[in-house]
Amino acid sequence: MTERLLSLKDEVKTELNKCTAIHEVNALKAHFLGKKSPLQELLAKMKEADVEEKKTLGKAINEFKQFVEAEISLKLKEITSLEIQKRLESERIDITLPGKSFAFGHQHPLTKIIEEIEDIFIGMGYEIAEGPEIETDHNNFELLNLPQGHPAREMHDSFYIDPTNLLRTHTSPVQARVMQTSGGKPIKIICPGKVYRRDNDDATHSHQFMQIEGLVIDKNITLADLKGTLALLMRKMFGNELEIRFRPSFFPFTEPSVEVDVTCFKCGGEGCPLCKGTGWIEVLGAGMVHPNVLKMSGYDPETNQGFAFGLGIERIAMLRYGIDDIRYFYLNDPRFLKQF
Ligand code: FA5
Repeated sequence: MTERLLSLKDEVKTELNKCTAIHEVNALKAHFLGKKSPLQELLAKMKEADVEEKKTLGKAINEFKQFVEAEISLKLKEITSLEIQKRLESERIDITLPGKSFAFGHQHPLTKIIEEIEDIFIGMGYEIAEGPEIETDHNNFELLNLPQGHPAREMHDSFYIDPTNLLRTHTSPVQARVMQTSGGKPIKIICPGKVYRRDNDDATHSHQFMQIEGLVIDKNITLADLKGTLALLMRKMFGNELEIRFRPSFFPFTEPSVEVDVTCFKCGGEGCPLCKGTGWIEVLGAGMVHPNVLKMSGYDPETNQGFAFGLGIERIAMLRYGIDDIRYFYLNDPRFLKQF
């Protein structure tokens, strides 16, 4: 009997050594300790043994059982730890690999220019005002000294929505709106926004473009203040590389009126198709607020003066970045936009 148990122990060890998976170990456990195991034969033999033999046999069988269970639990531990190791190996993360790069969006070049100009004016104590893109004829023209039938209305070929409303042709109606509600108090604002005109699209004209309006109203404001302000803006935007010039002009809402030109970046002032041979690109219109405009909005022109200007953002961006066609800003071509 003892010999049989010893040989069974060897068998258990040999068979367990062959196991590589948990289910194989469990099958082996059933084989050595289950209902049809060699152990059952030994137990059957116990019935025939006398009392003394039964004691020794019982002890040996128990010992065998404990042996099998201990060996099996050791093997299970071994297999489990091997499996964990295998899984860790297969799920290993190589932290030295380079990361995936993400494509980030960024601001449109026109937004960049607007924010840059806003910063310059905020630095000079200006506030930002906004108005609607669908405007009344009254704000867009009448309050700016352009009554019905005024020939200068033709300067702005307009998109009318109905007889009294249109897509604003410039940002100047925002100055009219602010003056109407400011109760005759001093004003220092800039108003950025989109404007619309029935202009034919070409390299320097678009039917939809952006302007920034500026308006200052107070006591003792002179043309020198306007000139100084615009010269400072141009120097901040273009440094000393490009020349600027003030040219007498006409706007019904300012008197006197000027236009500001900057040297054409493409030909350096020599004259080319972009600047239509003039050597200059016009970037803004400006002037001293007309006494009629002041009066219509409740300001006494005897004691109040003001200056106003309206600049074309696309033109500034073209000069700044050396872009020779305004249409690039509106094509949304990533090859163009990626460069900013
Ligand atoms: C005006 O729109 C006036 N409201 C400006 C003004 C404001 C004058 C306050 C006096 C006082 P003008 O039509 O010149 O002016 O346009 C101003 C600027 O807008 C131009 O200098 C130019 O830079 C830009 N601009 C005009 N038309 C177009 C267009 N079709 N496409 C792109 N930019 C344009």
